[in-house]
Amino acid sequence: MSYYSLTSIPDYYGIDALLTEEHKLIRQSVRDWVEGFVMPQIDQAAQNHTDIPNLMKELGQIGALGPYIPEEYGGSGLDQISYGLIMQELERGDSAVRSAASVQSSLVMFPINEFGSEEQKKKYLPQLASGDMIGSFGLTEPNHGSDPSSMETSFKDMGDHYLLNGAKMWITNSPLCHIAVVWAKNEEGKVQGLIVERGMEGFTTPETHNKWSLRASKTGELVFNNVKVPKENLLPGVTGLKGPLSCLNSARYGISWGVIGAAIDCYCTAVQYSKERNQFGKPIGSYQLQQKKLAEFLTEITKAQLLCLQLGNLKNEHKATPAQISMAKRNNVKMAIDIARESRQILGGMGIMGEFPMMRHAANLESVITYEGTHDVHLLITGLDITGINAF
Ligand code: TGC
Ligand code: FAD
Repeated sequence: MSYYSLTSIPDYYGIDALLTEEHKLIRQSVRDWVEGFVMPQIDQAAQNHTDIPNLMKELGQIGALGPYIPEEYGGSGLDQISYGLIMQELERGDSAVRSAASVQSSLVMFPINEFGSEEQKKKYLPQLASGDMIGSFGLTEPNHGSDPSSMETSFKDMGDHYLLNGAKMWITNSPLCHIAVVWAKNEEGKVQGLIVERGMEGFTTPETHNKWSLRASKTGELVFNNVKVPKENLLPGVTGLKGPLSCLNSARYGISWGVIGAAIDCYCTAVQYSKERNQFGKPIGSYQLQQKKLAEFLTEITKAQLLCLQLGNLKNEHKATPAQISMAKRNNVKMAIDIARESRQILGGMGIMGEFPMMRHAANLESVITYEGTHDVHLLITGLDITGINAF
């Protein structure tokens, strides 16, 4: 259970009035689930560097996997603001929980729904929506992170199947996944997506150990050593880097919302603590230096909420541009990591303890500010949008 009252979660600009009753119900149900399922075990999972047992099935049960995927394929057919609110609530619990849901929804279900054949949608989407099947997304490679167009993983047409070779690195849920959506170059050097299934000969998923960040999430590699991939596992609907980058648009949008949840968890904890902790005979919250921090946190959270809400409106109308999404991802992750770091100071020594969430969120957000495009890559995307000049 959270250390602060859930009624103290900020809505300083009355944004709730812009949400529908359905949005608020969805948010409340995910919030309740996070309180009951995630909060009691997240510190231990992170301290022990283990994933949360049964997480994906639980996420499936609350409708957090592919919420905007059509109902006929097992999704809930919800709008983009609902998706954002779900991500926000999950990341108030932990970035690892939001990561699990955003990879499954935006990086695995989204490409199958957008670019997959009817057979692929029927075969994979309902199981992914329920959490019975876990997916991963392979774009990054050992030698190519920010620059995925230089990827080396490739496949050859062998007549009755494709032969896949290469390796992906830093892959969320790779050690747990049943399938991986893998982006690789065909013989013409064009990027295409393949669905690789666990059990295919030559496909292995070694785990990456010793992370100091996202410790409640499994990360690993995807290694392909002459893997025979059936032809029906190629995603037929897209060729080129715009395939994986379209998935990133959806995931980055979800992250923009998600990190507001991490910031809220830190902010609410700091406000509560500042009222309870006395030094020099008065609550530390009575001192101007601490109030300055709290006032700036609330200002930044409110700005981030407004950014996301309007981005969600644009996304619902299919008008959000990749550059607008980059701006929100970059701004909001920086906002959240700054609040995690500064709010930890308000708790003094107690701020380093697992009983409070700041160190965990701050460490997690070091990954979030790096994955799905680094802080600097998103700045360069904005710079390109302003000037028309590519500075990569
Ligand atoms: P560039 O030449 O600009 O573009 C190549 C083609 O792609 C199109 N495009 C996009 N399409 C859709 N959405 C976008 N956001 C797009 N950006 C570009 C573009 O129009 C072009 O299409 P076409 O038809 O003309 O071929 O590409 P570039 O090689 O210069 O690279 C651009 C750059 C650097 C912005 C991009 O590659 C990039 O975003 N790099 C960052 C890599 C990244 O974000 N990787 C994320 C890996 S997945 C991950 O981190 C998951 S974490 C999961 C978790 O646990 O939550
Ligand atoms: P690099 O690209 O080597 O960048 C190193 C530094 O150089 C960065 O600061 C970067 O901003 C800077 N830089 C790079 N290019 C330029 C430039 N042109 N100008 C100025 N500066 C530049 N990937 C997946 O495909 N699937 C996943 O599920 C996934 N999950 C992840 C989970 C975790 C926990 C982490 C940490 C990463 C994950 N990633 C995943 C990979 C992630 O997307 C990459 O780490 C990220 O894109 C950066 O790539 P890189 O680490 O190779 O850094």
